[in-house]
Amino acid sequence: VGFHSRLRMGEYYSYSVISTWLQRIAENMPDIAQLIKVGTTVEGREILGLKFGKDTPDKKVVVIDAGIHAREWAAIHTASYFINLIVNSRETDPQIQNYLDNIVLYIIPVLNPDGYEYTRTDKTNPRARMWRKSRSPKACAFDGVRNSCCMGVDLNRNFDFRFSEIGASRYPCSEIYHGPSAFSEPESKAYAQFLTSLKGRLEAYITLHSYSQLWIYSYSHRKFTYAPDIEETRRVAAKAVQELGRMYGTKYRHGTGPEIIYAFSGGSTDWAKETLKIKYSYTIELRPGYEEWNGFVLDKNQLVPTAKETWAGVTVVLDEVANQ
Ligand code: ING
Ligand code: ZN
Repeated sequence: VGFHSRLRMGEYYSYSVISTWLQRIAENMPDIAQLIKVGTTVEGREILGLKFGKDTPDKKVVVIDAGIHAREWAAIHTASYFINLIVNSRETDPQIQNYLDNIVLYIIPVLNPDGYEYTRTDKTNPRARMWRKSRSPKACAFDGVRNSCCMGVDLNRNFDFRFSEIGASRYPCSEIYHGPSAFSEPESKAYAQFLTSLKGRLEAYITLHSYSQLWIYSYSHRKFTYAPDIEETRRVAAKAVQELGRMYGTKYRHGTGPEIIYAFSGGSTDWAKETLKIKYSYTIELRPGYEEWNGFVLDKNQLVPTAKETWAGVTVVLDEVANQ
């Protein structure tokens, strides 16, 4: 087991270290993990992930991602922790063996590596740490005063679900700029194609964000507008936040976007729910709680507990899929 095939948890790593780590896992454990390439970013990085479990056409698929928003480092750590847990506990943990035997699980820990790498330049550019969007080239728009030009698109506003309707901006300098058109960005476009390729077998899709301690389901563009299977969706979400809280007492709320945080459109989970007809489609906002002022910078000593409790919640969804 060579350099970079193990990562010590509770730390933040560069995208190149994470990429090498994923490659090593796939090389060393071809029986349980395969490297997948979702696509290429604006700056030319490969969006990598791992596929766990032997693929047979009858198996249900679950996809977990993180890091669509650059500054949400705790989410990237949590997805990495999941990978680490599967790799290291595959021979000792019967629950993980059950997943490897009965489902196909994809984990993509950094959907927006360009943005993530940019946030890591905060030593020389302190403002960079709070970057949220991708790093697509500058676009310009007249904002009422002047023609303003800025880089980046909010990839979680660029999906083709009620594009640009609400909770998104048409101004490139906004943090929630939705881009010129739905799927205008290579990252969101490639990811949508990847998810579409799993259509019919994709039973659960979970995207990790931070922060506010929320378990969010569809739809998020308008209050009291629910997706099919809302009762089942809600039941599993309630059980997940209960299991999550059992570990350290962390309090989560669950609901649709407008019920518990704000309305927005163009996000990945609503698009996936609507277009791919998946049963479970959840956005999870990790620690800390929404009352925290700058929760994107999570203390390193909270990283492992955050990941552990999130796994406890996520296993509720995985168990539903694996044991049905
Ligand atoms: N929040 C999400 C966002 O894209 C979200 C998640 C999901 C908001 C559903 C509203 C409804 O804005 C963060 N923190 O990125
Ligand atoms: Zn986010």
